[in-house]
Amino acid sequence: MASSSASADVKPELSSSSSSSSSAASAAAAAPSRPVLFWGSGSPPAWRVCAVLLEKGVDFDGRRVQFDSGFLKTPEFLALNPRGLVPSLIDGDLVLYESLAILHYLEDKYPAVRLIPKEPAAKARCLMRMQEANNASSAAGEVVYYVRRTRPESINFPYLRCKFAVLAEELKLWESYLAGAEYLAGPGQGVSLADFAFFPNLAYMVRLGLELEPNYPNLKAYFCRMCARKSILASWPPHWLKSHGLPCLSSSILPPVEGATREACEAVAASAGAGSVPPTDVPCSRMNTADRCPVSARDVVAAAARGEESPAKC
Ligand SMILES: N[C@@H](CCC(=O)N[C@@H](CS)C(=O)NCC(=O)O)C(=O)O
Repeated sequence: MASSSASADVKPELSSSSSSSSSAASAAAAAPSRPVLFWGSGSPPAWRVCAVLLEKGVDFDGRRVQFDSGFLKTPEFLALNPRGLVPSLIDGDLVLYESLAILHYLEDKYPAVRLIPKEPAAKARCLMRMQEANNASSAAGEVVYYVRRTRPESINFPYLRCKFAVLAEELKLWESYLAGAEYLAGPGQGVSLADFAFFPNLAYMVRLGLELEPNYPNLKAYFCRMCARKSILASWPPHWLKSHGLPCLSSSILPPVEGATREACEAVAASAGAGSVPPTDVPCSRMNTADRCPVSARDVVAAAARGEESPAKC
């Protein structure tokens, strides 16, 4: 498993890992002087940690795990993290898992770049939003897993509509949190751990077809604001830059009339399959679903790697 360093200014070669089972053990045994992060492409919790490490300019050793390799369930890895999940962070003798706990650890260990506000009310809001971020991923997951796991002809559209409605309620909350505020710790506050906890969930939803326009203008502006951060761009899940996600969260998968026919369900399945052809270049607009921005994601990431300002103005 190759390793690499990363800083806030460059795109890390976080690609590593042929995931040999001895790697986890050796990572621990070597008690490395810089933290080792096991992560997986497309995992929002792992993205939280990658992004915060980059935001804080921490030199770390990122090891990408392929989810289908079985590596996370090897005895060696389970000895480190009995849950067998990413993210897992090894820092000397300390092994940590659970992304939010890792974010707190990083905040204490690397205080030079502060990501929890000092002022008590803003701090409390930041901590509150961090925890709430998991509600957003649960509400999205309810839709995504139902669509993915149900045969198209068996999809119960009234039931699916309910799940969409719950997700919409959840998103309305986040929309309201951003009223008059650029970031989630509240008006006048800068970026904080709350943003790094929430944004990967939002980006996951957008990748899966969530339309931020016209219903969520604050979230849309926030999405673009966060997209312009080098730490976010540099840690963007690599495989998301190469392929579309299945558009499970696009409201277009709901037929206009309830009680869908079999043909309508098959059309839904076919449209979900539209994401299976990887494009050579993913326009930013496909990440945003806004169809406004002509800049490609590849350009955005390349600019970040050169230390330039993001060309994405979408
Ligand atoms: N609550 C955990 C969730 C971690 C988690 O679910 N990780 C997933 C990826 S998103 C994973 O490692 N899945 C691998 C597997 O289930 O084998 C956290 O916040 O870190």
